[in-house]
Amino acid sequence: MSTQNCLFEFILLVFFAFCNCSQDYCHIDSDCGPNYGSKDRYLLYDVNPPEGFNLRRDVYMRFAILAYKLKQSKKDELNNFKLVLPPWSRLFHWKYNAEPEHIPWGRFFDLESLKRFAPVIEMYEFFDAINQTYGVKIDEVYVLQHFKDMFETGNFKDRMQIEQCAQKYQINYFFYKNVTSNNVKCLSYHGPATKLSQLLLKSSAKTILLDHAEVALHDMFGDRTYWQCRRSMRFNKDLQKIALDFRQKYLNSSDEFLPENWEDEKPKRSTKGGPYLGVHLRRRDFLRGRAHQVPSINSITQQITNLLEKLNLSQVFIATDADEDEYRDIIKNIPFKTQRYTPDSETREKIKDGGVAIIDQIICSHARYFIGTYESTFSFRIQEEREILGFPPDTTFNCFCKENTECPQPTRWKIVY
Ligand SMILES: Nc1nc2c(ncn2[C@@H]2O[C@H](COP(=O)(O)OP(=O)(O)O)[C@@H](O)[C@H]2O)c(=O)[nH]1
Ligand SMILES: [Mg+2]
Repeated sequence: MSTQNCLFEFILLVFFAFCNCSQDYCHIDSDCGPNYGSKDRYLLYDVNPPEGFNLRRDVYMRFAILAYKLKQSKKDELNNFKLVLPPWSRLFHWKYNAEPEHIPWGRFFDLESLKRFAPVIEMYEFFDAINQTYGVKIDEVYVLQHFKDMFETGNFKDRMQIEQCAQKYQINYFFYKNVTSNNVKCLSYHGPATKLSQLLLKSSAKTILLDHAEVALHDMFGDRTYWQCRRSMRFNKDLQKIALDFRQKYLNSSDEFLPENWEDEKPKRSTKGGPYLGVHLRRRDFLRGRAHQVPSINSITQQITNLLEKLNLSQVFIATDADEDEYRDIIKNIPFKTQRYTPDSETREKIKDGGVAIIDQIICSHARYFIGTYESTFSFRIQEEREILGFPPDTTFNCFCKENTECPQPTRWKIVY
């Protein structure tokens, strides 16, 4: 190498060493995050605020499957998306303080397992990865809305179109004060979440937020990819441990009844479950919104007692959002052992209402027989869990009946792959 070339390289080196962050080069001490210059793009999504925990889990699946399919079909550098998980804050059914909690997904789910299925990251990982000294300005925001004429004209074709906003939407930006955007559009939408890839791959924005993401539907409900994704949603290991300890201590139940490798296999339908009846009893807002479907306390007591006798079981685990007084009314006339999971205050503080709900779901998932509440997504998630665990469907797809009604039973969404 000539002296001239050496000198030139030296000058370049010194230049880059002292140059602060420009659009393309980041000095290590500058404001740029470690991934600023990378080709990664970020897809954020949020859900209509009143929606509960268990519908939100379903919306996650629609977008995790989109991220999974994008990754599989990777053709160009625009297709390099990471799906950012919206932290849990101010859920309608959960107690919360003035400050939003921003609970990361890892507190409820096994993040490693989620990441094995699709390129997902926590919000804090997103903040770490991008320049955030002056807050985050999201490049493009689309508020999804239904087509106005869909029900009038009966046009249910898959389509999307930027249109006027049907109403004034307030975007929460996940309750972060320093996240915003000056590029917000309304997107009338009908179709599966995977169709959004057309929009994403046409844009070259680094950060895109889809609000009211629940408007986008499942790609194929119940197909192989659906169940792969659903299986990957394993619960946080600490919560699994609390549920197992409870089952062992109070319900004489352990994992010995379960088939090996249940995570990845088509169920063999031979799982027996622990020697108890699992009940999910939805009350609170269901009492108001679905009064014509919700059975009386006396009827519930009677149905539980009849089932225990029929199944020859002597104990019942009850997961419910009922308050303590109502719970006591329910159990006082059941002539068998009853159990409810109630954490001490320290544990509750740590695992929050979401953790308690998950522990209730895990315990119901391992019962010999399960009966839930009609059209509750909380019960649906338990049914899916039992499908994955390999229970015979007769022991899973059952719900309480309102007295003197026809009593429809839940649809059997079985794993067939
Ligand atoms: N711990 C616990 N919480 C429950 C139970 N049933 C309902 N909840 C709470 O109420 C919420 C119900 O909302 P959601 O998840 O939307 O289910 P859905 O409204 O029943 O379809 C849950 O997220 C829980 O916070 C239960 O059996 N145990
Ligand atoms: Mg709900």
